Formats: sequence, C-alpha cells, structure tokens
Amino acid sequence: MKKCKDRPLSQKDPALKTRIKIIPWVVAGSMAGTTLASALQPVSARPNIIFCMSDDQGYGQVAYNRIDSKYLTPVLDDMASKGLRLDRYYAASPVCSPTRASIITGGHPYRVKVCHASFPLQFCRTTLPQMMQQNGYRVGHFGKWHLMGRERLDYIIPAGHPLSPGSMGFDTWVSAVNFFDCSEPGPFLSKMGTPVELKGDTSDAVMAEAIQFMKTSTEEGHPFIAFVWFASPHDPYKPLPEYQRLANGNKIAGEVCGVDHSMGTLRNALKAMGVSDNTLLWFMSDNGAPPNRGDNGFLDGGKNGLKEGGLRVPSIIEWPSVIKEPGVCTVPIVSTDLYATLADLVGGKMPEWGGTHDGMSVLPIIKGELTSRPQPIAFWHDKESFGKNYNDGVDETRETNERALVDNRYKIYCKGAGAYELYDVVDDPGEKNNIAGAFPEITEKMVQKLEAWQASVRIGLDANKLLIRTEK
Ligand SMILES: [Ca+2]
Repeated sequence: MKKCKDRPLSQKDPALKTRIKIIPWVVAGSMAGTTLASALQPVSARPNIIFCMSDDQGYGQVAYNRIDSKYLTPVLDDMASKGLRLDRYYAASPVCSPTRASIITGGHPYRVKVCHASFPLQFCRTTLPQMMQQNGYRVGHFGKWHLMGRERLDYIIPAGHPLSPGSMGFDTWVSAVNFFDCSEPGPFLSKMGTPVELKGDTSDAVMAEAIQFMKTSTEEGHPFIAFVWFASPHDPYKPLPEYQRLANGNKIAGEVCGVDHSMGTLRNALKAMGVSDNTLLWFMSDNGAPPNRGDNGFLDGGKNGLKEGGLRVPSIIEWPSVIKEPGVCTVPIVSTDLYATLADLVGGKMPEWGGTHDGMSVLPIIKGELTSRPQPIAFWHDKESFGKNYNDGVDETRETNERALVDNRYKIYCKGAGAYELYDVVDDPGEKNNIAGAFPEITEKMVQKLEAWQASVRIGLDANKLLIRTEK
C-alpha cells in the first residue's frame, strides 16, 4: 500500500474503503435515513455508559487514521471498524482541565472559568454525574481528575474536598489529582479519600479498578456510568517495558499501547459480564498531542492552540444493541455535547449557561436521524492564561487570545487582534488555505455568531459568581 504521511483519510479515500464500510446516512446529508431502519435498533432502557478518555492523544495516534502509523492500536482499530467512528469529534479545549469541565458541566469551559489546565472547577450547577445519580445510575470515576486547581502531583484528594469527584456526584472513585505514572514513587491515587498505590501499566491498573466497579454494579442490578480518564499518553512517558518494545522503543507509542491494551481488557470484561450489547462505550481524547511530542496526523497545530490539531481527536462509539453496522460520522461533535446527550438518553435535565446551551444531544446523530449540526461549535482559548487566577483568565487584549467557530463545513479562526481566517475544514482539514477573502459573507455571518456567543459567555461569568463551590 502506498504510504502518504500527510494525506487525510476522508470517506472518499479508496484506501479507507478497503478497511471499513461507510454508511451513507452518516456521511452524506442527501442520503439521510436511507439505511437507518436496517442499521439501528431502538435505544434500550437504561444502557450502561462508559466514557474512556485518553490524555493528549492526537488525531494521528491511532493506526486507523494513518497508513504508516508507528502507533499500534489493534483494539481501537477494531472498535473503529465495528462501531461508529467519529471523524470530526472535537475536544472543547486544546488542554486538559477545560475539556474535563465541559464534560462535567455541559457548558463551555469559559462559562465556568476553567480557562486553562489546572484551573479549579469552582462554578457548577448540577453536574453530569449528579444528573446521572438522580436518574438511577451508579457513577464511577477512575484515573486523572484535574479539576481541583494547581495541587502537587502526589496530593491525595480528600473525600470531603468540595472539588473532589465525590463532591461532584461520583459514588465510587479512584482518582489522581493530575497526571501520574504507576512506575514513579507514589501513591498518587485516592480511593474515596484513602491513598492507594496501583502497580503495572498505568492504563491497565486504572481500568482494573473501573472493571471492578462495573462488575459490582452489574451484580447488584444497577445500571452504571464509568468515567475512565487515562493519564496516558501524557508525560512522563514511562510505558511498561513490554509496551515500549512493542512500539519499537518509542515511549509515547508505548503509552498508547497501554491505553489500547486496557480497552481490549474492558471489551472482554463487558462480554464476560454479558453487558456489552447494552453498553454505550465511547472512546475519546481530551485534546490534541503537543507539537513534536505526539502526532496530530494531517491536522495543523496541536495541544494548546485552536487549530484543528489541538481540538480534533480520535473518538469511537461502540453500542452493539443500537449501532448494528459500522460507520463513519463526519458531523461535528464536541465534548460539551456529552451532558446533553446523556440527559436526552435518561430523561434528565440540562443546566443552562447564560441562558443558552453550548452542547446538544447527539443521540439523533448517533442514530443517523440528523446528518448535520444545527448550531456551530464555539472555541475560546488563551495559552497565556496558564498559571493565572481564574479571575484574570479572560484577558481579551492578549495577542495569544484565540477564538474559533466551526460548523458543518467552515471554520473561522482568529488570534489576538489579527483578521479572521476562514477554512473549509471538510476539503481542507489541514487549514492550509485561508479563503476569507473569497467568501466574505460566510466569514461575516460566522464572526457575528461567534461574537454573540462570546457576549453570552461574559454575561454568564457574572452570574456564575453566585455559584462558587465552598460547601461540601
Ligand atoms: Ca490532556
């Protein structure tokens, strides 16, 4: 097979067609619904839900996205070939904590002032885990948390801390305050307030804790939702020696091997428990790979920036009782959508942020009933806000202040006081050709939407001062 390092694998790519059957209702709006009935089954009552999120895994760090990949991901490749591959899944932010905040709150991270990594999630209405608790689910968190601010890496999260996973609505949690590696002197993890030291590969060890939670919940007859938030392939890049050997000595690829292996362990465990058919298993990354320390494939930029390489990350959904045939979804989806999607699934309520919703239920997209996104996705990031206080996290005068808006085809992007750029991210996902001059009307309409959204965020920031979490 011809190698082409920087070529996007679009749904038109003949090399891709040999690997996976493309379902028309997912990839082409004009054919919406044509094969829906045969491909899908009704959503089962109260399915189990698992969100597995890797840390800094870029778009190119799965073999299915690169013909010449050095990343060995046989399990993720198998999931991609059997489930629904999300080729335009976006993290809400190009760094850790804000994306996590988007999942927990269902709002853009700026609405809750989690403007960069290690900002605490102090502003919150009903969290996603609390909403799931209210709807009869057992809720567990396993792995990296990173919503408590700038604590030391070996800080053991106290059970009663107002920003602990327990205080945010998790019934069971084995969580580290930030990234960690089991081979380093610990302990790093807190099992509901008690220090625990895990051994072996970091991803495998975290997954073992999560599987125990799933088994207990299943044996006791409770539907569960598990958040498995890996600490890999984020640094310190210390894979298990056997994974590093598998990856031909590459440490970051060895870390990805660990994530992939643990996903295989999970799938086998779900089958052994007899629950795999009725479990929504959603894999994703929290942001793109750091430039030169990972691989964002054919995308421009990387972690800590709003070009596609910082935001578009690998994502796959397996849900055998609902998604009966493999497919590729090219509708834009963002991590902020997870809250609204689960609220839709279980009949829960979606909190409002500034009188609006940043996320939407993507169940109709997953089910093939909706083949385009009705509202665009807004992004806002300033890499210089790292290390600042949340009160001065939104400084719009800085040259590093980036904004973007993405719809089904176009993306506008702006940095500092620069002019807005426009890209066709369907035909030009590498953002090589700024076409703002050729399409001034599209650019202007998108700028208006983005600026209106920013105005709504500013209003919400004032209102959210009343929501600071100080109580247990
Ligand atoms: Ca990250």
